[in-house]
Amino acid sequence: MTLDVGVIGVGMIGQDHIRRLTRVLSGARVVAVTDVDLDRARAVADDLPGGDGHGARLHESGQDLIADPAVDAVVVTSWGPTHEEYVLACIAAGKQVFCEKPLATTREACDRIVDAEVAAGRRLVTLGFMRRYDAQYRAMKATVTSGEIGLPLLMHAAHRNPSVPPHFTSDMIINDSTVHDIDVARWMFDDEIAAVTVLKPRVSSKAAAGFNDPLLVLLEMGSGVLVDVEASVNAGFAYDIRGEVVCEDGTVELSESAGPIVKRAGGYSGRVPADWRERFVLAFDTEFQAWVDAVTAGGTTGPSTWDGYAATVACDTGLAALRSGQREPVVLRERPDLYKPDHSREALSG
Ligand code: NAD
Ligand code: ISE
Repeated sequence: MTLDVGVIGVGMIGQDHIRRLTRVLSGARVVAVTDVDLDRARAVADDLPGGDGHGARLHESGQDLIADPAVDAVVVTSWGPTHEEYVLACIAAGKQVFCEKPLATTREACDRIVDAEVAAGRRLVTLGFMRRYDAQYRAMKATVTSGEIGLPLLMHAAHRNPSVPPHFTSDMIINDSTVHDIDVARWMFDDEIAAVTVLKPRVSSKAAAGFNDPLLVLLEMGSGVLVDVEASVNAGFAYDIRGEVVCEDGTVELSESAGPIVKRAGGYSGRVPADWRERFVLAFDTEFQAWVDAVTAGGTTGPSTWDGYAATVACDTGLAALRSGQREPVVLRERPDLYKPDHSREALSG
């Protein structure tokens, strides 16, 4: 069986996911697309084989695409502030939806999505936190979880972007970039974040006016584990993602991620990825194949609406901490049964 997918938002990552669904993965095809930029969507639709081999269907709005009976499941890759509307419409239509981060840009919007999915009584939403599918992060988590190097005490992380597009704002260093490290921290330690503090080092001379770049974001986990994240968006040289968990009896860290190390003439060199597409290409592939397989089998998989909600609340708290200069506690609503681990197996079934 082939899963017929509709894609809302065909910008950079939308087109990258269409490429992998069409040319890399098995069991899915893109049969419909839309974008607020209809010319862009038309060009993408015309370039696709679609369901009948004559291009994908072009819809004038995301709502039309979701209502299309030819669309089995939906991928939302439009701008963050538009995610709430489309995710809610997918839940109302009873269709599985893969939503790129963020789930929504405010706590209140995430609350509405939690409420809608809980009322639907089953999981319909998967969040695009692809680092959970990265081989190195998975190996790191397996080591931490096994207990072989003792209890975790703290984690050091760095998230260095070479540059960012003109629409990027200073706050997005936290809610667009650091949101991935926030999700990694929750997933790595199977724990919620209890408080956030944000420190502002000397501002990079390469930062745009008004930008606090770089930032040092300190996450306190419920267990007391501390996670420090250096986040910067003008590193210039490359896309550099780092992580090290310090445990009582040892440490585990991400290694260099792309290609071999070459040693010659008294030195050594290797490649640092150019951007997130290069660094996480296999993680994205694995993430999407898992989603396609699970949805085809009648369920879903991967990070949930709760993970999206908790990440957005932690980001909001991080922004409050940036402005106050204080340690700010993270206040989460009670986790609904739908998202409790012992409930998750039955909740996945459609
Ligand atoms: P982009 O600007 O390249 O593309 C966004 C597209 O959405 C554009 O084509 C735009 O016209 C379209 N759009 C905007 N409003 C719309 C609406 N109301 N309806 C339909 N289409 C609309 O941005 P991008 O880099 O592709 O990012 C898209 C999303 O993916 C963002 O939420 C971003 O945070 C996320 N993202 C995730 C990762 C990751 O590593 N997981 C990487 C990049 C982007
Ligand atoms: C981008 O939207 C992503 O999600 C990338 O993974 C991240 O590294 C980058 O900072 C974001 O802007």
